[in-house]
Amino acid sequence: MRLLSFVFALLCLGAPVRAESGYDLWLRYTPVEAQYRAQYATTWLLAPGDSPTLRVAVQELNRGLAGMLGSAPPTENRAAMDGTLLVGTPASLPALDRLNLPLKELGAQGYLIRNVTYGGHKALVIAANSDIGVLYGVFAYLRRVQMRQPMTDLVSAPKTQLRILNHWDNLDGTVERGYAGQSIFNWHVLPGYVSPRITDYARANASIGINGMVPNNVNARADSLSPEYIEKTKALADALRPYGIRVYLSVRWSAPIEISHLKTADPLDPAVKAWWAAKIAEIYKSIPDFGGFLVKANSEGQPGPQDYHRNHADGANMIADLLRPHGGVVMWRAFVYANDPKIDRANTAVNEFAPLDGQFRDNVVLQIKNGPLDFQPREPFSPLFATMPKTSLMMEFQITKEYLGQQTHLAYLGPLFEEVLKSDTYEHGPGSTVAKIIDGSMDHHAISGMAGVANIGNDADWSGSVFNQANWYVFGRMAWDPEMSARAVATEWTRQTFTADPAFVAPVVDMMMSSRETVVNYMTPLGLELIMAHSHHMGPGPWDMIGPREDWKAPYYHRADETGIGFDRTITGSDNAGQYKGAAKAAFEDVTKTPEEYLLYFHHVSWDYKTRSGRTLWNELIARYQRGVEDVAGMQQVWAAQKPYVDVERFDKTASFLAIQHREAIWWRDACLAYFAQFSKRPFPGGYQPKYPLEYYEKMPMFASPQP
Ligand code: BDP
Repeated sequence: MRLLSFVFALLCLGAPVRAESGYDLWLRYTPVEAQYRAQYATTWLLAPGDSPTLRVAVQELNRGLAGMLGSAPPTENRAAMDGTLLVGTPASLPALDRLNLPLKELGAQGYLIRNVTYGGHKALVIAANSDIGVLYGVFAYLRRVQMRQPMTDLVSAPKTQLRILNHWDNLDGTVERGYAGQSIFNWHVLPGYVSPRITDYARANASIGINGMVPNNVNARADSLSPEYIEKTKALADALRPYGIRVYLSVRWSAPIEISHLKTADPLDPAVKAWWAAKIAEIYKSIPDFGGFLVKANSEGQPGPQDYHRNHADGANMIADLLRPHGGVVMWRAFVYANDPKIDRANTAVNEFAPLDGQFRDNVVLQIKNGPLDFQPREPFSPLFATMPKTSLMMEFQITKEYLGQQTHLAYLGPLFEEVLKSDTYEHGPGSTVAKIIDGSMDHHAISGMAGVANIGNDADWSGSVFNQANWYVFGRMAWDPEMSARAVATEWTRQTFTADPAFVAPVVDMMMSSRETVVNYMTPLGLELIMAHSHHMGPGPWDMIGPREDWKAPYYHRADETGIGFDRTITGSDNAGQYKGAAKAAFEDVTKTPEEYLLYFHHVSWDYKTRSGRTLWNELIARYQRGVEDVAGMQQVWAAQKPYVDVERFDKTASFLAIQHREAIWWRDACLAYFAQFSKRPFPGGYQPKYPLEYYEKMPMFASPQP
């Protein structure tokens, strides 16, 4: 025993010395330093009940406390002492009855942590109305110990119902827009073998409140609905169930044709309906708590009800009616755009969906990307959020950084999520924020929720880099509470992922908080959009004309010519500003009121247009690109100073990635400015020049970047 304590004391003394691959994510449970320990002292644990969820809650508690305090708390009754930890629900732990806890306000999934007197002694309670609430409470407790925070009273309940990861994982193991290796779902060995990694995946998700997942790509294959794959999915669902995570499936609209050779997939055809009814019954037989379907229909070549002259509501309602008796929902994606260059892509979703408001069943929820275009470094919020009061609406964020530097660039997405969620839609006057619409409180929607396109793969560190893990983390925390601050979440994450030492936390959180703006500056400043290289979206491609459709070409978006740059989306242009409401509409319509971050998104302005800094548009564009590059250099400096606090593995990988990011930020700046200069025909101020001629950048092969 003494030897153990000695070893533990040694562990506590050391700076971050242990090797870390990043596999443990934010659940590292490292030994608590001596000065913080007393406040977590636990003399015994009273946590009866043996449901699968309560069992994993106690397991996690033991694992966490063993790691952080040196031993798991004993469970034999030592009631006559201070330091009891009581964990459970009124059903599992009747003793809670006597404590007069405000359990009602917790709802079905919330929890409380409370300091109480039990048997005349000081005790701490983690309680909830349901087993899953207890698990969330245990994770909240462990989070605070990891953060070295005092265990004051706390009440928390999720503001949304569906908190779901969308994996764009293909059945062959590849991941669409995945930058962290292959898929963690090994369909080949399922259902015979479920890797322990799946349990760790479930733990990580439950720790941040995620309660659903879709394991297959929205560009779905019909095979996912075959009997063989339903059995594989069942094995996954069984492993995730104790952690409160329900499984949903992406479905391909034409599955009845592809699997069973039906002649049509028309949603109003009785044979089609019968096919889905049987398929849904088959799924629920294997997976009784199956969540429902995610559908990408009539979008980017995917089949859908419009192929049969039916609308989105016809399609969604048909399967919703069949899912209802089983308790399932339909998440119908609103990511559609017409193949018609005369219609602004940003207008299409409102054009197609707003007329259907009020026609969807109450177990259908529209899943809307945060912006009208496509997960850009910055877009205004989608006007669809303000347009469909009678339809449940959920957010779709992209956690994987398809358009923000993919694996390597450090971009903490908390500020992006927060900016969108705080945006005022003016749906019912000021204060109608996107957060209030998707949490259902504004329009009393039947379903509320948030989906995130996952950045998870089988890389050792799950997300391709340690800082990419923060984006998974912040998604979960903001899905739980869409009004949470990005800075507060960054602070939580940093303290758990690295150290609670303020000398480390303060500069690193500042670096994270400005990192997304930095990416905006060196990629798409002032409201530029979709000027990434064709198809792979890594690196600059403002010249890109590849692709069969006008709205897949970069010049469609930036519209640079000799008169100026930007997309006129006002009443004189595509009238996209007209899809907004109230002060948002007024601001976007009027160039003098439009926030400069969205200037070129809503307006075509001349190269000599005077920006708020007093610079001409051309000079402002250059200044922003420059700033982006300089700020990456600043991040490199901040990180270099953190070496004493971080293990070698994670320090070195981050430093190398920042160096890549710096080199690629220069590439972005120089390639874009070399390209736009041919239209602006203005000189580069202050001696700056892109290093190479435009043709050099245009010919850059995939996965290469210019020599610095
Ligand atoms: C785009 C991606 C594409 C997805 C599509 C979608 O480039 O891979 O299939 O969105 O959301 O961002 O369906």
